[in-house]
Amino acid sequence: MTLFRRLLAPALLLAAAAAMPAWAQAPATAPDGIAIEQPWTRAAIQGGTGGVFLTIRNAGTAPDRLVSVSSPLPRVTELHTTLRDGDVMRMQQMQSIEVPAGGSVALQPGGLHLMLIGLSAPLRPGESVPVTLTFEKAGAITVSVPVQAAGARGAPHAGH
Ligand SMILES: [Cu+2]
Repeated sequence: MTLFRRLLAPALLLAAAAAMPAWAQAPATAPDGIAIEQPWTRAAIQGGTGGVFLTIRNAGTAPDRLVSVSSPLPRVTELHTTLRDGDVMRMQQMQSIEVPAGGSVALQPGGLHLMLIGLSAPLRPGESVPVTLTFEKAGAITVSVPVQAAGARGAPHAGH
């Protein structure tokens, strides 16, 4: 019985490790990979839209790519960039956002941002909203995005 248990225990550990989803192992590689810094968004009404701003840092030696974003609150979440079209600033959807090796990409008002469209509840200052960013190599990273007052840190975000 003792011998059996000695053999069985490592086997069970191996089985447990194999059954763990990929995301459960993500922290092991995170120091070399992608980090999300200083996420924030602004107050918005129910049914409205909100821009999410943050910095993506890639400590790895290979480029990575933000390929999708999701959140339980909005109906749709998109990657956007902002383009100047004459005197008008226009937002355009992006399929992905490249993050260079050893570099970072800033998502900020007037530039790249994540767009929460069709909010099922208002974004209230002091609260936060979970947003999951999925990268080609680093996989899914969920951050808690604090809500700041409307008009915080920069020009108001243009609506759709
Ligand atoms: Cu937008």
